Amino acid sequence: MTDDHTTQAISCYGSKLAETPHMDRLAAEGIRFDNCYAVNALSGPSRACILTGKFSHVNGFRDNASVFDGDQPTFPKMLREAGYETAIAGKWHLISEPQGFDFRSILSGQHEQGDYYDPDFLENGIPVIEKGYVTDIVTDKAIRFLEERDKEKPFCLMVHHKAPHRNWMPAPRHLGLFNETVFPEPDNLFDTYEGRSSAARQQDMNIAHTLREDWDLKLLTREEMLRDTTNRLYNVYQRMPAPVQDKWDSVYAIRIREYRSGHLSGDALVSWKYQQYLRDYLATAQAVDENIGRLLEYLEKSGELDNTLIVYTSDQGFFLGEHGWFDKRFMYEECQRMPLLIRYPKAIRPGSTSRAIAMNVDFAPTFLDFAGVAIPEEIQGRSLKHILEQRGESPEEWREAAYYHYYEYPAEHSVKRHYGIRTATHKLIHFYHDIDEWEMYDLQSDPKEMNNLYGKPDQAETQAALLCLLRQTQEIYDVTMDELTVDEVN
Ligand code: SGN
Ligand code: CA
Repeated sequence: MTDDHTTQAISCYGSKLAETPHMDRLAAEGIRFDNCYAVNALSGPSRACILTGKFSHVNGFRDNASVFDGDQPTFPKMLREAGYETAIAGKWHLISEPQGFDFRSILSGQHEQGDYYDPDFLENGIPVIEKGYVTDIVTDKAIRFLEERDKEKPFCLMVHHKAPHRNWMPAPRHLGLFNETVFPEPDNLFDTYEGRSSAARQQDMNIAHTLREDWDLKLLTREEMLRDTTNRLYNVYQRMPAPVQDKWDSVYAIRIREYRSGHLSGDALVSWKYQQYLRDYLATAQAVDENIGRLLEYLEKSGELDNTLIVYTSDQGFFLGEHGWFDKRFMYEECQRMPLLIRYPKAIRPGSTSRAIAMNVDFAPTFLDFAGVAIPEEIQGRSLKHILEQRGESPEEWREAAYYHYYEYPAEHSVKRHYGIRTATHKLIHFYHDIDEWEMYDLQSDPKEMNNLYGKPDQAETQAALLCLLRQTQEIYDVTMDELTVDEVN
């Protein structure tokens, strides 16, 4: 799993921006899900949903300020009880101690997000600082676990990369990788949010104003970065070895020069920032793809490749300039959708694709199902095993909609609280906390979600049907109406 890696940046999902050969291999030799959704598109919440198979209001981890109740049942605990050796390497982000793992080496520092260079880990509870680049190190740890594991037992290993999370610091070998590349702009980079709710207008996650010159765009010289020891950039920069700092300086010098030339303003400046953002984001993601290659190679060499259910996903998607944004949180396609690629030739026909509506709460029951462990009644997600075995076809009585609920407001990026459903063809969203506004989209005619149909007289029938399905869905998942009011969440 990665942090913030989005389908627009994965070539088997049709990306126009990047080549990801090792992820593509998983799809070509396995299955690609086109409609897998995060039920709360934020790191901690998504991870808690994945571990428990339950929605945020049931597992209790609603936003990144929550603390995970580690005493509750999780799929690694259940697999361990069934005889699996369990491990996690990389990002955890749930604040409380991980439970249910025989081996755990998790990123610490920077509020549990970890660092890109020479990152701190808590390894089985003991602090260690590793030398090198985080994506390589997380993979080293994963491979070490595979080498040293008890070969008599089946295993479950969670490899959780920090990359490509903000502030997008590429591996030394990838610094400047895309300096010459000009990426195509999304059509709605200059979206004016006409007809949309005030939530879309009032966010603070736009390329034009929110990206920070220092932290995100790397527009400080070495001298400027080192001037203030309390600056976050000082901290991350001084973690790099001297030769990497030299490379960093020479790569970003070009950018700083351009920026300070005084030629950039207005829309041209936004376009320029978009290019710099994508260069760093995609260069950071490059190391993930390479390291997936390393892990697959190890499994192949050790004879376990075809014997292992291999899953690639990200905690949520991300905006790469669509609507003028970076970050996630909104129930719009770019970030609600998660990449989901699964390889397991014993059950999956190579090159399968699925349009079945899946959610991250389905992962836990799927893993338990494949391991032959009974799926507890309380789990809210459903096993995808049958879909994998049927070349992506969902069973007849499959769900009609994915449910969504985002809570982290007021907070960084100012995305208002909202909930809603996404069906095969439509989306209905209610922003409910300090405002009471709705959005509705026809995803077939308007996949980029630009045309809010809510309240349009000719849409009354569709709207009523969606509203009815929304309330039914909430009933199925035990959402109480006070869950949706200001008082309860405060
Ligand atoms: C950090 C980032 C945010 C990001 C959150 C949550 N700011 O706070 O941009 O939305 O993480 O991300 S930064 O200044 O620290 O880069 S999450 O993926 O962990 O949920
Ligand atoms: Ca994330």
